[in-house]
Amino acid sequence: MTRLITKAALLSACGMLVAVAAMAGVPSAGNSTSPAFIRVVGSASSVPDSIAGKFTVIVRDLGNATIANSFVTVDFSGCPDIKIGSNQLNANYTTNCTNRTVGAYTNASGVVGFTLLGSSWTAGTYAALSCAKIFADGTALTSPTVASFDLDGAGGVNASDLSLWLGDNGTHIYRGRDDYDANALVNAADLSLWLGENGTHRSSATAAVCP
Ligand SMILES: [Ca+2]
Ligand SMILES: [Ca+2]
Repeated sequence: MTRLITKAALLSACGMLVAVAAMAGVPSAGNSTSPAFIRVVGSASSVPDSIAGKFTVIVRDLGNATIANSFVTVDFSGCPDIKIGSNQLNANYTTNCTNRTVGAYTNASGVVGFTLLGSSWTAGTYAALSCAKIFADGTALTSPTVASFDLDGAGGVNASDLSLWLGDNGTHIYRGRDDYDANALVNAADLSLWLGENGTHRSSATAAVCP
């Protein structure tokens, strides 16, 4: 009996190993590292504002091995109040204005970094939490909330954005675009971050955006 159980356990373990082997190279949302909040940013002298905007995705498979050359896509099609830059100022990125996505490949360590140019605008409809999606080779990893310091999509980060932020805050309705510290709340801490960002002038130019 014991022997039978051992044999059954062994067969079962072999089956699992075969299953894991079959899933090697297929991205796993559970094992990958992908942000829950991101910020689209502007640039200064054609240098994207990576200090405010950079985030990293690490793609791993079911066996927790990193996946090189995995194509990671950030999809903004569910964010009506966010526009993405038509020129991301990065030769490694593929921008698809029709689908409202930006993609890039992971390196040999399964890592890809993004600093995405974009802005918000007076859309009439505003996203709350989790409007974007990050995919690796078509597998959904996370659905990040998207913030933007540039709220009117003009003139970089400037005083008119401050006015819009205050207006948003006054509605008492959560809009992800105003949430810079990524805590699912919009409050004075976010205002403080906006003021700090404005002071850096690193997003002093608004990117030309996809229609
Ligand atoms: Ca602005
Ligand atoms: Ca916040």
